[in-house]
This record gives sequence, structure tokens and C-alpha cells, in this order.
Amino acid sequence: MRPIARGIAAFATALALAACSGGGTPTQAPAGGTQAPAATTAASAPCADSTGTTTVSEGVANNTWQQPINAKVGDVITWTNSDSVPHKVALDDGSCAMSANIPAGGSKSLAFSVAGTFPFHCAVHPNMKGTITIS
Ligand SMILES: [Cu+2]
Repeated sequence: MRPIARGIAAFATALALAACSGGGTPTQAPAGGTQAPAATTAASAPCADSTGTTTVSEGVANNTWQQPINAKVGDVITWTNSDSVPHKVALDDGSCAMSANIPAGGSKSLAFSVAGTFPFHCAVHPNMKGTITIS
């Protein structure tokens, strides 16, 4: 019994050592490498459409954006359109815009991933201007 038990213990120790020394290093590099490109692509725009629960409610009426617009990184900012024509939030610097119009009587949301001051306009009516401040 004793020699067998000792043999099992030695075998288990050898397995544990092999798992520690052999497993870690080679598997980490490919995992990090595959994640980086996707994250870089998604983070390039400061905002994106959101279907999450609204945390900041804004409006647009009489072809005028409700102002001021103050929100935090990650807030779901939802614009409700009281007009009979569509509107669409587009940042002046072209880095981000809603993917579609806010339909007449409807609503649409954006969420920002970075803080900053973002001048914007309506993609349908370029003279409709406003500023979104993200903290
Ligand atoms: Cu408009």
C-alpha cells in the first residue's frame, strides 16, 4: 500500500507542476491578440446607438433641440421627437451620428463612451444646432 500511495502522490505533484509551468505562458498571447482588434474598432467613435434603458431624457420640438444636454459616460440619452418631421443627432466633427432618424413622434437613443463637449447638429436640418456635455 505505502509504495503505491507514494507513487500516486509523486505523480499528482508532477502533473500539478506540468500544468503550472506549461499551461500559462503560451495561451495568454493569442487570447489578448484576438480581443484587441474588436475593442479598437468599437472604441473609435465617442458615441453609438443604444437600446438600453433611458437614463437621460431629452427632447426636440419646433425644430429646436432641448438644451442643455448634460449626461455621464454610459448614460442612455433618449431624444423624443415632438415634431411632424424626422430629426437626427450628428456630431459636428463627424465622429458619431445616430444610425437612423428619430421618426416624427418617436424616439431614439445614444450612449457616449468618453467624456467631453460635443457640438452637434441635425443631419436632416443642418441649422439645428446644440451641444452635448458628457462628464
Ligand atoms: Cu432635424
